[in-house]
Amino acid sequence: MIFSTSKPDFASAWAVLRVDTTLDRQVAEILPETPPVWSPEYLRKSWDQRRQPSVTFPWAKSLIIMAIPFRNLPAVALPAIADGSEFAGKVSGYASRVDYHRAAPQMLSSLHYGNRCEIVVDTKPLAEKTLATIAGIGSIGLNNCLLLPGSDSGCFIASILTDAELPELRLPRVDYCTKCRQCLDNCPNQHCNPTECISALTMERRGELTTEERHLIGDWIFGCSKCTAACPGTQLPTDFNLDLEWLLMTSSGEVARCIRDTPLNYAGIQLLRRNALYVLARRGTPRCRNLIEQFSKTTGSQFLKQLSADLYYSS
Ligand code: B12
Ligand code: SF4
Ligand code: SF4
Repeated sequence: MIFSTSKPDFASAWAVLRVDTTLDRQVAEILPETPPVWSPEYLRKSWDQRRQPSVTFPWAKSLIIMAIPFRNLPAVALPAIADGSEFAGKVSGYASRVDYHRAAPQMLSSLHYGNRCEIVVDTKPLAEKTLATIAGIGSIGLNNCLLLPGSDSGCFIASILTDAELPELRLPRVDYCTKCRQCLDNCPNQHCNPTECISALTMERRGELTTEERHLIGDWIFGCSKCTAACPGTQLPTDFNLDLEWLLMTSSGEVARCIRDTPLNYAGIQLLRRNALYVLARRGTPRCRNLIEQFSKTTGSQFLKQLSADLYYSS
């Protein structure tokens, strides 16, 4: 067995937890018994599993948990367009990097801690933020995110579950949130409420959005970084604008090829195009309406064809 006690260079913080009933108790003290009302299906289904890591992963003895800055991920070139352009669709800056769900397993694959090791980046039922606070890596800010020392919330969380009995390494639990409330003030929906979060609406909510939800997403077609960027110590990759003419008029195969390695891939082309149509319809200029009409003639998706026709006549 290879066992290294040093933090890998790409991580900004790390800790080691024993996976046992003590940890289960600590997680269950923080996570409520039932999932929050806004929870999507996948969270509801796995809620009990998230509250009991030692039951969910009976083979695991230790959990190495780390925070990795988004800015440490490799950049990906995407067809961007200038701010203020009629065809600009706003994208959260972390989507200009390789998708962390894909990149982290590669980054962590050189680290071995036992016969059995599983790398988790939101890919298994683990309450990642809760475990990170228990380990003392950071604290939860008013923006609901994990904050590292210096009020830095520009990171994602990655873990390794292992059957090796490693010595526990917890850091002192400190509150890194300054309570400056910049996150709440900068949130386009004003209160960092997950039900109205642009990130959830643009990436997870399928089907049509309500009129109010379309208004809430504004210019965003993927994610949102306002509340994380607001933290005084955060350095995130810069938000950018995807060219909506490219997104709507390029073949699906070519778009799929371009977004394949980025977080845009888990929203998928259909959702990105749906969001693009809402952004264009809200702008409602002749060029935007013309693009909606052109798209409605070329798309092979019945859902998007109907939506673009509806939006063309109502915008
Ligand atoms: C569902 C989900 C979402 C939902 C809901 C977010 C939310 N508020 O929980 C939506 C789609 C909105 C979302 C958006 C984003 N997400 Co998200 N998401 C998740 C997911 C899959 C589950 C989170 C969950 O279970 N929430 C339910 C709540 C009840 O539980 P919890 O989050 O574990 O933590 C709460 C408790 O633990 C408690 N808590 C923790 N410690 C303590 C201590 C004390 C003393 C107390 C009182 C409470 C307390 O407070 C927390 C907040 O309520 C996690 C991955 C995972 N497996 O955990 C990623 C995750 C939370 N998301 C992540 C990211 C990066 C984002 C975005 C920044 C992406 C973007 N740029 O658009 C935004 C940020 C929006 C925001 N302000 O939260 C990262 C967070 C990194 C970080 N620094 O915190 C995670 C951890 C994925 C990862 N592996 O890195 N996300
Ligand atoms: S991601 Fe955007 S919409 Fe969601 S809580 Fe943060 S600032 Fe608000
Ligand atoms: S912006 Fe201020 S209040 Fe909000 S989480 Fe960051 S440090 Fe806390």
